[in-house]
Amino acid sequence: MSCRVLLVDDEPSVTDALRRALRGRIPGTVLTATSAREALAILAREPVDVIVSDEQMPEMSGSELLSRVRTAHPRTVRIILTGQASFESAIRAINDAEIYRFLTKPCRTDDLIACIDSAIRARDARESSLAVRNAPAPDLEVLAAGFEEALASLWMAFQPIVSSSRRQVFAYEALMRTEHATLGSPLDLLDAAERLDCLARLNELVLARVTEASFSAPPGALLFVNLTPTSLNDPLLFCGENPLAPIAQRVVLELTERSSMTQIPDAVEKIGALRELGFRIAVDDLGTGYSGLTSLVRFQPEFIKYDKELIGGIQDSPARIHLVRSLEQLCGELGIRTIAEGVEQEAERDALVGLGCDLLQGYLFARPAKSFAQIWGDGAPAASR
Ligand code: G
Ligand code: MN
Repeated sequence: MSCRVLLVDDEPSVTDALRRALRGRIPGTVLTATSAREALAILAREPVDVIVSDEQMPEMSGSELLSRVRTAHPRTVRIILTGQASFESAIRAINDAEIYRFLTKPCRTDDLIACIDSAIRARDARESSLAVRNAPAPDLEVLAAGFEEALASLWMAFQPIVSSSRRQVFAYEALMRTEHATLGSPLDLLDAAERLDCLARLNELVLARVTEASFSAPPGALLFVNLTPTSLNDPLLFCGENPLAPIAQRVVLELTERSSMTQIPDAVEKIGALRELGFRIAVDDLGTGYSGLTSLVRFQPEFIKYDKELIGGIQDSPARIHLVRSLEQLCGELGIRTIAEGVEQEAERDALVGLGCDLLQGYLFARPAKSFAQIWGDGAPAASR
């Protein structure tokens, strides 16, 4: 670290003593000024990393000087070193000058050096985090290259959905995964696909991978496959070329309203067309605010999935227990089967089973994995019966 420090005090003996004390102890240059005016002249001339100013000076106080420095030279870290300061000047130093530290005289040289050092580090850390946050979005060419790499490493994970009463796997949810550094999360990959206008390619790959994997899935288990609503605009879904079409009878398409269904004016008709091909429909993420109750009426799904947020710690939440009990009753009357996602604890499982929710999914049973997890290892999956 090489730095430029400016010491300001109307007593030349103070600045001289400090300069001698700092000499050789901090890497860089120590400058001095005996008035605010002189300090501002130096700052106008050359960059300064840290300014350490006395408070009580004729002409202009230290806190006023540092307020001006803050406005004109915001990168210069500001420290007050004062024998005494009024409450008023302390307030001004903090609020207007946004000083880094208030040091009192006499100050040990070691303390002053440590303070200068940490001030510069704090500034650099803040600036680098701002730089990351304000970095321009990667341009489309870079994004496209990353997208291709991510597609090349795409694989499907499968997580079981179990029937608690039968102690058997009922189905598996297929979840896309990639090893890519920046497009590793499915939401980022979908976002990139939409920005690059490549959603159809991503869909085709996912559907093909699920179909391939289905041949090694336990025979009776259903396969749940996530679809973003905008995928409903992809003609591939509705034709015989849809890789999933040959196994449509065992596929449940999960729809979430995470990206808005309002972009699909004819969603109801499209879902009807998918049913004609043999697919069943699940409304995903119910209880998050993304998937509302109207989707139950509009899409008349065969399944709904309670979102993790609704399930986590449900046993301790009377309101959520009440909500799930009501939804169980409503779905029972509408002939919709319910699935609870994100079951991590036995207490959550027990509460859900007590409320009548039989189909469960979550880390308690198995994490998503490359292979089809067998939970109880006891023969045919429940869905085949
Ligand atoms: O929105 P959707 O239902 O598709 O979300 C499924 C995601 O939830 C997957 O990424 C999966 O890894 C994750 N998941 C599955 N089971 C659990 C769980 O028990 N706890 C948590 N926190 N996440 C889970
Ligand atoms: Mn899902």
